[in-house]
Amino acid sequence: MPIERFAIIDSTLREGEQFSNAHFTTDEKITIAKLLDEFGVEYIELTSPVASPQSCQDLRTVASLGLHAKVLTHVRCHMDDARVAVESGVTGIDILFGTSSYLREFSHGKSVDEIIVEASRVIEFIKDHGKEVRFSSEDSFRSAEGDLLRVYQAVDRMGVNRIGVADTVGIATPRQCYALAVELRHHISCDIEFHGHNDAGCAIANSYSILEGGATHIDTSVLGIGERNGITPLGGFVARMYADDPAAIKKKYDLRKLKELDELVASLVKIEIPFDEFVTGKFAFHHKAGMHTKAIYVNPHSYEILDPADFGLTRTMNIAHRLTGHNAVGKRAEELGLTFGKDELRQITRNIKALADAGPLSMDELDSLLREWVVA
Ligand code: HCA
Ligand code: CU
Repeated sequence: MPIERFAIIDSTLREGEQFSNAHFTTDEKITIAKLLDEFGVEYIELTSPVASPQSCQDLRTVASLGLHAKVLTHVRCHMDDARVAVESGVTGIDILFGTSSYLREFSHGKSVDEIIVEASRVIEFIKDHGKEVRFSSEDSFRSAEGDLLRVYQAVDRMGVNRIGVADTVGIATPRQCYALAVELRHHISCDIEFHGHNDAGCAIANSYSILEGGATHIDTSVLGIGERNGITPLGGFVARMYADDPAAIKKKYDLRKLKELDELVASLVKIEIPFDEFVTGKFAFHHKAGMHTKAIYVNPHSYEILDPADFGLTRTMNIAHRLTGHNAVGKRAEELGLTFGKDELRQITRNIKALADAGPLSMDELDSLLREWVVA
């Protein structure tokens, strides 16, 4: 059953700033935020205003752009941070506290009861200032489930808009995510956000599974940039949701903006878009083997679950290699205005394959071969 209700919290300007090469200027942050807004993400999360003086100013600037998306900032669950955050012009504040035994032992050293007391002060303060508030427990999947539930239930009763499940170290599996969401849905009534790191390659699958279990909000970043190898990539997550229900996703987001977003962020953080990037990778809509190209010519759905046109992109075909087939070669001939009989086409294809055994041909070489065949 398709997942009907979910919202994207894009964190390119918060988690993404934690990516190794990221350092966005004010203008760059504005450009990214506006493009994300045009794409249609529901929320844009920015770095804490207490991170640095410029971060504070940039937050105010982006919050005052009048975007359609709600602007959030992300702070520690601490009154010092909350006081600055409520004055920054944002719609909502995402607060974070570590509940895992690692963080409780090696980081802040607080007990679960102390966490709840601290959270209640901060949550009440933020709510009194009329802001949305989300409480997230860092490293949720390495927290004792009893502790986690106790904290979430407490903050739910305090009236948070969302609780956040954070797979800080990328250890969770789709099944665990699904099960946790189902369990949480039994005990709490507010929305559930998921923030998933991609260390073990499960970020998109985890995001999807947790929605299936009843979560409502997913954190993404453009190209997935973030700490280490990052989090759920916006494009990949959207591709997953599109695969469920293309019409709904096309209505919700301007998918044609994805390429521009990926290219913009890639250039700002000085990386190439990876070859296997969802949707915008160079070969995401490239077809090669004879069986594939044959079917694609007849009906693209046979090997494409994403229609490139919906993303403003076009498919490419490579037929000038030894895995090619006579159907694809025939189609290319047709495009060139050449007609061959069936047997002739098979003969030409055999020739191409034999020639291409030495290495792939260029498209120009293939075209000349077809033209020369006519003349010969
Ligand atoms: C971090 C924090 C965080 C926070 C996620 C959240 C994480 O940088 O360690 O607020 O839900 O991955 O836990 O990004
Ligand atoms: Cu993170």
